[in-house]
Amino acid sequence: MGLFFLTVFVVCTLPALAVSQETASPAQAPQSHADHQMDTAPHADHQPHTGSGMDAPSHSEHQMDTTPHADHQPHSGSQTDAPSHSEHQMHAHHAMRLDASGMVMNENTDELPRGCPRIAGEHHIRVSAGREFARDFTGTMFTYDQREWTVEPCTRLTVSLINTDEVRHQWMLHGLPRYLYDQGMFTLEVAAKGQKTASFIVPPGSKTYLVHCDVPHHMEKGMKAQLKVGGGDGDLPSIPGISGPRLDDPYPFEWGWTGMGLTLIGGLCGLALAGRGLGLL
Ligand SMILES: [Cu+2]
Repeated sequence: MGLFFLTVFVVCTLPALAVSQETASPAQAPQSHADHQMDTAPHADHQPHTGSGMDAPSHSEHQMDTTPHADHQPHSGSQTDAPSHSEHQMHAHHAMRLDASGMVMNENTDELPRGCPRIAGEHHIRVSAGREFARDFTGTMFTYDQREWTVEPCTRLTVSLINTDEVRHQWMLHGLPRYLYDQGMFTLEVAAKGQKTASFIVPPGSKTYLVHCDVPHHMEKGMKAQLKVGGGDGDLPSIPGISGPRLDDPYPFEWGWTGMGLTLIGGLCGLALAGRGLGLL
């Protein structure tokens, strides 16, 4: 009986197992085959792809990208360095040399200001900028070691700015003719301890030119000077050691009841102490 049922079970289940194996194995076989092909194909594709130059050009493009970057930095630097670029647009009045150590703006060694028949002479000033020079002037924090210079009109003036601090300082002169000097300025800037030198040609006439450091608060804290061309036309205000402020700051004391009362009490205390000291009390 048991054998009968076992036979029936086997007879009934074998075809189903065969079918499921058939349905399973063809599916698995092609799949694994397909996978294998797929795996192979991508490998085959991938290798020629990476090797053939599809990536190689991109690599080389990447390298090409890097190279222009390397080129670009000096290029952009050279744009700011190169007066020629600015000269085309600004007629040589906007030359700027800029690097990590500082900046020179509007250097002009050979173009004569209007009214100057020739360069009248050469003058070289060496000016130091830093905190140490402010010690002699109450209320200042920065200044130059000299704060006034005098030159003849049409002089080619060479300025060497020596920064003795670790903070940025400038020697910025205002009031030059704008047809020759962009924004009417000539500027030297030294980013930290170090030195920069550049030249410009002063205009004709008698005029006092403002020189200062344009870093915020440095002029207000004492880094202010003047260049007198042709004797100048007076002193500028608030130049340490040279001129006082344009407006005095007298800080007037206003008496009030509190002030008068405290003064009276202080006076009486003083009298009492004096009397006791003299043996009168
Ligand atoms: Cu400064």
